[in-house]
Amino acid sequence: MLTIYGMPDSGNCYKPRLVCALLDRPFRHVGVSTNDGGTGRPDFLAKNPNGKVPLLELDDGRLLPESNAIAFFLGEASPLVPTDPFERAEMLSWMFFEQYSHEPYVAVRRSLTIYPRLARLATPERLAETLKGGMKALGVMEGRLGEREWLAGTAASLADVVLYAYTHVAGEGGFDLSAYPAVKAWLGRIEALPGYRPMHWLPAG
Ligand SMILES: N[C@@H](CCC(=O)N[C@@H](CS)C(=O)NCC(=O)O)C(=O)O
Repeated sequence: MLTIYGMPDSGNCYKPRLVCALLDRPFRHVGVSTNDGGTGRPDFLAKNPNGKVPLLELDDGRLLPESNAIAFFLGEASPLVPTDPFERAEMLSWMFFEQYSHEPYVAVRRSLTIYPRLARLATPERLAETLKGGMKALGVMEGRLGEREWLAGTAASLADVVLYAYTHVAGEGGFDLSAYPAVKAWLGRIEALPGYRPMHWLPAG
C-alpha cells in the first residue's frame, strides 16, 4: 500500500490524492501539517530533509517528495499520461509552468490570505506581486483553454490535475475566476471526470 504524507487543505498535497482517486489506486494517508510544526519534526525530516509535504512512501520504504514528481510516478502508463512523446512533453511543460509561474503566485496568495500564522507576511507589496503573477498565469491558461478542452493532448492529463489543485481554490486567495470563463469551464470538466474527489477527501480508514 502506498502512503501519502500530507495536509488536507494544501493543493500540492491534493494533487497525488486526486491522481490516486482518478486512477482508483488505493493509498494510506498520514496527516503531516505545517500548521502544527509537523513538517519540521525530526521523524518527518528523516524522511524528507526538505521538510515539505506531500511525500510518497512506497511499500519498500523508498521515498519521493515533490508533488508533480509524485503525480508523474502515480500516473505512469495510465490514461493521464499521453503516449505521444510531444504530448507527454507538453504535459510536463504545463507541470513545470505550474511550479514556476502559477503556484508561487496563486497558491502563495491563498496561503497568505487564509493562514493566520502567515498574516504578518501578507504585506501590500507581496499581495500586489502575487496578484499580478497569478493573473498572468491564469491569463495564460485562459488563452490555451479557450482553444482546446485540455492543456496537453486531447484528453485529461496530469497537467490538468496538477493545475486544477490550486486553480479551483484561487478565489480563496482573492482571484476573481469569473474573468476566466474558459478556465471555469475546464474546472467543471475536471470535476466531471470519473473518480473525481474534492480537495478535503481522504480515504477511509
Ligand atoms: N514544490 C513542492 C512544494 C511543497 C510545499 O511547499 N509544501 C508545503 C505545503 S503546501 C509545505 O510542506 N511547507 C512546509 C514548509 O515550507 O515548512 C511540491 O510541489 O511538492
